[in-house]
Amino acid sequence: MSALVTYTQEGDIGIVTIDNPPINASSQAVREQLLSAFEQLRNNADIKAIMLSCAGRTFMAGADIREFDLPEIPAPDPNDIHALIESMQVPVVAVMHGTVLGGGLELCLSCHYRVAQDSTQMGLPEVKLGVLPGSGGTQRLPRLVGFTKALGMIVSGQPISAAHALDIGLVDAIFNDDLHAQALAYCRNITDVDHANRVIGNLPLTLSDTDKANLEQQVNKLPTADKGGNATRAAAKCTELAGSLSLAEGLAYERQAFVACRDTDESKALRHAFFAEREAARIPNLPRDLPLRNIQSIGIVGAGTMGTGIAMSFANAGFPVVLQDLSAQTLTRANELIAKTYQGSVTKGRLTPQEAQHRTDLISTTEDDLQLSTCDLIVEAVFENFDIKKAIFKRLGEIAKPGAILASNTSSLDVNVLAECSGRVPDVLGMHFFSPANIMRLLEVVRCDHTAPEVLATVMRLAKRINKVAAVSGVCFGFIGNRMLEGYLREAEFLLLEGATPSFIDKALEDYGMAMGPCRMIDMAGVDVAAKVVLEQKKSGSLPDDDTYRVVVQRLFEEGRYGQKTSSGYYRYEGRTPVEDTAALELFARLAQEHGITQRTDISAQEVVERCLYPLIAEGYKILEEGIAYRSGDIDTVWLHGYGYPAFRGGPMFYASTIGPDRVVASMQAFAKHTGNAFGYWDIPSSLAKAGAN
Ligand code: T1G
Repeated sequence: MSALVTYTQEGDIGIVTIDNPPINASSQAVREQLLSAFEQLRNNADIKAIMLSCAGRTFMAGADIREFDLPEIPAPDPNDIHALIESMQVPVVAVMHGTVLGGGLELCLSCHYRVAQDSTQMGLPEVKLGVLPGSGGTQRLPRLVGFTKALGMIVSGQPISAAHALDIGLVDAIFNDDLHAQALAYCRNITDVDHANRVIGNLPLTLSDTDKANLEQQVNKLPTADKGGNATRAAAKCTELAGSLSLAEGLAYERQAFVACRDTDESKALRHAFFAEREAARIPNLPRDLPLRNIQSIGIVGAGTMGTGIAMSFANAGFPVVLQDLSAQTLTRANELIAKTYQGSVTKGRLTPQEAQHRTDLISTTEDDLQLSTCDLIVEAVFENFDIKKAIFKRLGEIAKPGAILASNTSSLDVNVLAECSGRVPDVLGMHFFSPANIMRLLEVVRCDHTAPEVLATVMRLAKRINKVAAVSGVCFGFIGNRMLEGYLREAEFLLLEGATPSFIDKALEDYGMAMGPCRMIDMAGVDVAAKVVLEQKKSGSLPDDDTYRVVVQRLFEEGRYGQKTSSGYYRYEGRTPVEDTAALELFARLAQEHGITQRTDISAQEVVERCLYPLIAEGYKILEEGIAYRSGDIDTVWLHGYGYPAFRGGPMFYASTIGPDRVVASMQAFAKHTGNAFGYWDIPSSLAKAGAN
């Protein structure tokens, strides 16, 4: 077995080092070797203190999540290792760097001292995986930093900085360079200090009335257990019990609560989402060491909201950006938006004024497209007019430097055609950002039929550098997300014609877990924007031959009800608050009458959820059949990061696997029978039918 834990000695300081790339996960092998190392050191009279460090880019960043699928936590139990460390005759000093998370931080809490690199982030993110700190975090952290601070960290799952950790007593010292040497010196300073009172497990903890009030306030804000709040509520309970149980009792309760959480659908969904996001970054059948293109400078064509947001995405990651537009007025507005956005970040304390200025300075604006000719990557982000985009790609083919990657931000148009226009087919692909582009993390990377492999791989690697979650899509209308959205919106509108109200539809889907129901979502994004997509489809002849298809959004558009921006759309608006609007309901009723649709009052929330989600899932199966997406996890990643799909459900494809494809099939068959399925809306893809039959 390779040495995952090594021991060295410098003078009378013993140094235990974990080396388990890439993140020093606490695998069974690591735990075995760690336990053995400390057992051997237990009676070593030559040492007066022990440093516990990790090699590589981070101290242990947690348990190996893959072990959660095993029936038992493979021995040795981390709690046994922690008990051994606490009992050591000499003080043990945890030397922290990188992102010290979950089981990694729990390991540090069993040490007598903790010192950290000043750039270290540390936390207990377990609830983000649908579990809770399972090896002492809920019992030791509150004993060390106090109940309320510990509860906040555990329930939020958010990491804190080393400086904040020093403030609250979570670490004893932070160092700004040469961590090893300074930690060694720190060890030498504490060798003669009695460390009995440094055993966190022995520290008393009693909840004050304030703590209890904070606990109640925190818990009352949590989602219910069936709506993604299971792990956070269980974690809060464990933390509360630290104030009344002994350490041993508390650890036992915590462990059974951890196991119970680990086996829930919520946790399985969140763990699926975690790995699916990372797998989405991998392109099948490409060597991991494929030489990539060197991307140092970025050009953006089009300084509208999207182009400006994309420019800030790159500037945020330190890239110089040339933002080009033919209109000086548009560029002026772009500069105003950039200034306003970064000023907002400074006001909220997210950026220092210097950082904001640096990012602003990275973006230069110009009307002259020749300024783009030195850029390594050029992203076209003008509005969705195919002819204009074709002309731009022809021009980029003429002016861009050799080897530059040319990308379109189009949300649905055929990027293969744009590639042909450029005359540089291998260098072209799609980069579909989501609005606001400097905030939304999803990036659909659209591989054309002949995009060069290293171009695709370069952009996938670049996506991570600009903090985007990328998934690869083939070329089709709407790529992955918007293509699946079609059936979802179609059924939402049919339900309006059949008598459901916007608030009923939105509530049903928001109760399911969607961040925002379809009617509110379109009102926010713009009824005009949505209607134009439908009208473009109608013009291209790609709509079903059904005159009720998306007739609602078209009529709202015709009547100037563009949504929030005009204070009326599916709702009317009091400020930003949507209010059911009789005028809209009457419009829906008129449309129903015009199209001979009988309205009914027996529409249930379950019907709304199934009629909107199952066509979306079915389209996902088709997308996989056609090879538009590599994996079902990629589809889930798109929906989790671009459309407000609830993470505790894992994504639409994972959700289908949880409830059973047979249930989806049966429901679609029932809707097909009920509606007659004249336009094939309820056709079941063969892969879904097959999955449902298994
Ligand atoms: N287990 C297994 N694999 C992991 C892992 C983990 N905990 N964390 C990361 N990986 C893999 C990941 O899949 C990827 O694999 C590679 O490492 C690099 O990750 C007992 C129960 C640490 C901030 O939740 O937040 O401890 O794609 O791409 O962007 O109470 O990884 O290369 O094949 O994300 O630099 C608690 C989860 C676990 C931390 C680094 N810990 N990880 O980000 O790299 S539960 C966590 C992260 C626990 C205890 C409980 C991030 C990172 P591949 P990456 P990164």
